[in-house]
Amino acid sequence: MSRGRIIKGVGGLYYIASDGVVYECSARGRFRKARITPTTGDNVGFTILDKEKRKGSLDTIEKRKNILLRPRVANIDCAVIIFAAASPDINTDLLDRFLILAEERKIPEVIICINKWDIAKEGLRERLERIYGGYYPIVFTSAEENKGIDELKALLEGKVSVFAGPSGVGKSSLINRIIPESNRQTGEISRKIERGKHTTRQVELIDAGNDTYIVDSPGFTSLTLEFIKPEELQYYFREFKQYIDKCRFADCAHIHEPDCIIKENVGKTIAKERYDAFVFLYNELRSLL
Ligand SMILES: Nc1nc2c(ncn2[C@@H]2O[C@H](COP(=O)(O)OP(=O)(O)O)[C@@H](O)[C@H]2O)c(=O)[nH]1
Ligand SMILES: [Mg+2]
Ligand SMILES: [Zn+2]
Repeated sequence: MSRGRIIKGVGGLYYIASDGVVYECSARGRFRKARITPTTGDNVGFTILDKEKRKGSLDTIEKRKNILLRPRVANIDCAVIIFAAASPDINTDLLDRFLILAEERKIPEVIICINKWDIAKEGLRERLERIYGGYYPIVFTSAEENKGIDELKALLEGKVSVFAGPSGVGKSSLINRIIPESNRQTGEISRKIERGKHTTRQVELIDAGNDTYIVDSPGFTSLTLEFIKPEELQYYFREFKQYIDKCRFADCAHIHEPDCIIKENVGKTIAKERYDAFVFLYNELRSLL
């Protein structure tokens, strides 16, 4: 049996990359019976049936280290959360939701990327670095002017990264800069296509060479976190980690309780904006119960 990675699935066929060759494989019936859906990003065992025609059959799927459901992709090493410096302006509520989702999905590395840096307003960099910079790497790029691309590329080396973020921030434009051969559609046309057939969109690992892959994703304009229990939300704020379980009350919600270590550190190691986001989202999750 050979080993490889699913880079794409189309109409019941799976494209498996193995040692630089891509094989078209059908899946065995047992996956369907066991209700296992082979997923882009899966590490798999497969049998080569025809070496010349590059055909095979998918036999086994290794245990996933994580899985994202939209886009559906497994074994992600890195989430790159992309916003634009302007047009559209950064929505920090949505940014915080993406960060929480990445933590909850156990994605080991998370990078914030602010694209369209060519049209950034003064003071934005300082503000973002104050709020997020202590806990997340932030890269500033311009796909338009080809700036910051090498820095971003270096952070992706050898990993499977998902590009997430709202529509129109330049995700596909950045991928085109990193992998010019990929020819991703950008701008209004791509948006019309996204809207038109979002149910059949295929998820694909785009090969950037050197064992580096990128997954583009359609834009999200909102993100509900209703699957998270209010009391679990604290674990998805990196800046809280060192303080959790150190408040006076073991079940401290970090909202109104006295002697709350987290509240004591707001404005110090925890940015006020992030604490306020926590309180807002905590209340939102409580209201959904
Ligand atoms: N000014 C500026 N415009 C950009 C930049 N990157 C992308 N754009 C434009 O923003 C629009 C949306 O880009 P696209 O890559 O389709 O965004 P996506 O929806 O996130 O994939 C397009 O019209 C791009 O030309 C940039 O760095 N600066
Ligand atoms: Mg796009
Ligand atoms: Zn507390």
